[in-house]
Amino acid sequence: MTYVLSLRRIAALTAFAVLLSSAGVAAGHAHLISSDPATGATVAAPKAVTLNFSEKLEKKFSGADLTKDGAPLSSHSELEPKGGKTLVVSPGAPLSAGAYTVSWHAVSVDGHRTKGEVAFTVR
Ligand SMILES: [Cu+2]
Repeated sequence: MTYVLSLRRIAALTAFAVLLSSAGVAAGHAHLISSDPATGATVAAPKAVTLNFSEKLEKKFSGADLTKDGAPLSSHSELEPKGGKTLVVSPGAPLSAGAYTVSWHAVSVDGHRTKGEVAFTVR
């Protein structure tokens, strides 16, 4: 009896795990796939920072802030209309040498929120 119950419990847990993982796939959170500059990169001053996501983003709720050595800089972030998966962060002024961080937040079209940072250095 105990044996049967534990088998049923295992079956139920397995079914639950499958349900969770398939829901995860279907939900499709917007993860950062790549960026330009890439995190950790040392580059010549870029005109903009491009963030490429795994899913389409909600324009209203997705954006990014730029800081240099921890101090906020004026910048403008815009979702590329084509595809809707790329966020372009344009600094308000040309970037001088230093350490920069882009703090991004994204809401995918399924309504789930993700956030992260890309840090790079301008030589
Ligand atoms: Cu999701």
